[in-house]
Amino acid sequence: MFSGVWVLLLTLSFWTALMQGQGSLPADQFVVLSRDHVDSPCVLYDASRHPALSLVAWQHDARLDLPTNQVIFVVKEQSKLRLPAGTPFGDEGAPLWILPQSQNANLLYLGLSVERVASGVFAGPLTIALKQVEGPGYFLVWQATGPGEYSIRVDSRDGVNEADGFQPLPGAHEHFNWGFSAPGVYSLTFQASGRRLGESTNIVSANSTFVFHVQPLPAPARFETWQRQHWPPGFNPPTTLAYGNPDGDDFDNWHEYAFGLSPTNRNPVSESPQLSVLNRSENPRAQVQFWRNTAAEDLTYRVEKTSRMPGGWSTVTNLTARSFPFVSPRERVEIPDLFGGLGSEGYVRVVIEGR
Ligand SMILES: [Ca+2]
Ligand SMILES: [Ca+2]
Repeated sequence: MFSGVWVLLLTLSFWTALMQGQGSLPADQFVVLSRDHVDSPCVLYDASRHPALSLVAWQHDARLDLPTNQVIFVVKEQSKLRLPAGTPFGDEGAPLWILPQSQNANLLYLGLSVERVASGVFAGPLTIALKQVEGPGYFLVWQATGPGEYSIRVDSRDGVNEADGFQPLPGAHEHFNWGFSAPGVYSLTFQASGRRLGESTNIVSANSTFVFHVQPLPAPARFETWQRQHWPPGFNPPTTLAYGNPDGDDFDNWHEYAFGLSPTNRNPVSESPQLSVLNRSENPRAQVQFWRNTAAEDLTYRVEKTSRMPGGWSTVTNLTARSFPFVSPRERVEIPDLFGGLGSEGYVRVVIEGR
């Protein structure tokens, strides 16, 4: 788990903050898709590559094959429905966000495609297995087969197992309803496999994790979710990593998250913990302020002080927090009168730890 320490140094005379298939996209670009026809998962087969099977999103209009680290799928809030009575998808009245099997021009229209796998290579159907679902709710894939009749292919309510997936023949192209039960970031991992003619074992693709943003996105409670709100998994290393700094400001991604900042806009250094001296001429007092991400459930924040380096750190307890609606979900933490009357020197540090 990552942790960080922001050290502030104070003396009477001065203080300072120490901080410290088509075509393909260039590696430093990704796309966010919220409408139109896209085939995903789309199975590709190339015997000269290892693994020979791969899964991509095929964006027809742009003639692009998008690997999982270059695409984010958006499920708009307008796809949210209330379930009628009598469906197998949840209680009557429960919300479900649905990307429909019949095209709606305002929503993403996802197809499952094995069209680009030639016949005569595999001994039978391929398998596209769901391997893992991470997200705030459950995930369903089904086709309506008649009035009140459904063919359910994926249902994560009972976990993910071999029943969750597809067995398409080479050349197949099908559309399904994709349902999500709650808003937030979902990471759906698929793997393709198949047995080639004349062979006795299957070949498999890599596990391929596609990210879906089911809107409206709540403030992320974990760093991993925060990463996937901003980029597809593994996009253009080290862009998404804790030490990445794609906007080139004074904050790596981990500190952008911890202070509730934006990793794609340069933040001024004044957004870092600030130490100031109040009433300098008569009864000088020290005050420290910093921003805390109130949505982050995986971080703890602690302020420590000492009168001499390098040891003797003690935890400061008289913290006050002020929230500001326009900068939610972060709040400004203040420690007024940090040292009372000042001695000759003092040191303060903000300790942020993962948990
Ligand atoms: Ca940054
Ligand atoms: Ca920034």
